[in-house]
Amino acid sequence: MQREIPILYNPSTFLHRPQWEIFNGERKPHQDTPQRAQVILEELSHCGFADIQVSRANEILPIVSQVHDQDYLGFLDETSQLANRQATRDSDPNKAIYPTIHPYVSYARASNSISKRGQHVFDTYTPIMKNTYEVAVDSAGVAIAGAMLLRGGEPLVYSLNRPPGHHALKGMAGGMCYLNNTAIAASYLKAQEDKKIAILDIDIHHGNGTQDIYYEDPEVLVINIHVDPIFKFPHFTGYTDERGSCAGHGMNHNFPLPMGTNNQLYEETAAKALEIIRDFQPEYLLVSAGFDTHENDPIGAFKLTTPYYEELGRHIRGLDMPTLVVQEGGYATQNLGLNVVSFLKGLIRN
Ligand code: Q9C
Ligand code: ZN
Repeated sequence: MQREIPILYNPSTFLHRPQWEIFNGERKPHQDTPQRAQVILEELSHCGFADIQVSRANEILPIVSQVHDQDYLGFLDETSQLANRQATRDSDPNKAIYPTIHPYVSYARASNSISKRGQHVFDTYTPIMKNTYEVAVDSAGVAIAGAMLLRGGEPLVYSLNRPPGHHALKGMAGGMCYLNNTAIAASYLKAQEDKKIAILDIDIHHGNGTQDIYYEDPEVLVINIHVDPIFKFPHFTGYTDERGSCAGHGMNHNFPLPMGTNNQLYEETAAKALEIIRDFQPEYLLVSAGFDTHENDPIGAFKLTTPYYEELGRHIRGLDMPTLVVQEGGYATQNLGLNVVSFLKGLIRN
């Protein structure tokens, strides 16, 4: 069966090869492997998704700059260049830069490269390497290209993003994310037409970056379904009383769920989330789609099954809104490809 929805990616994703995360002083293999993009592409093409395109968005940086601070973008660029020089000097292509000290007073100033790392990177899971800036911009470009297709009338587009984006703040990398692809795509759509947008984040981790970027925005509804942050990353946010502030009050909704959440509890929660989106009547729906909710995910906590993603996709399809699916997490590489396929099958009009 031919499935004609546009699938967008950028081959520079394969240059992004973080080796290690640091947890509690220990070095562990990094989870965001190039194989993740590989298995998704392979399974999509194996399952008849024929319209696989390399994204060709240009003029990406002005759109990225609507979301991210200029000094943060400069930091990412300069630090990637520094990593490149150190990689050459040490003949170590995997040279990676991590923070070591974080700001500790409100009047903190970051005046050298060591303090800037702490100012602009909030954890030790998000190393900056020689290609980081370039591949992060390319990944944002994939989501922008997807938003452009949506604007051109496509009802459904899949954006294969790696690195992912939903943990990235305006001025900080974290959670393996550098630029907030979903927030950037939303910003593009908003700037073009000043239309209402809904973001549904179904990654198992709270999308702290997306929440914060749109926290005061009355035109962007942000809904997150995730594992209760008392148990898991990103720990500090994702609680139910975070409802947005100022004009955006009431436009942010968090649905934290217990460890071990199964299809049924997830489905009941998704139904509540979809009801809020339906009431809002946005012009566009952006789904931050993480598949680390799968039962086999090595860093997950839920028990969702591969066939369930099709059901979830079908329910989202029932909203009948132009939808951009932006890839976030999902680390069970044996299952990831079929999980994406299953979700997209549910979303396709038929
Ligand atoms: N040992 C995304 O799914 N790792 N980011 C925690 C603790 C950080 C997840 C592991 C999880 C970040 C996009
Ligand atoms: Zn995640």
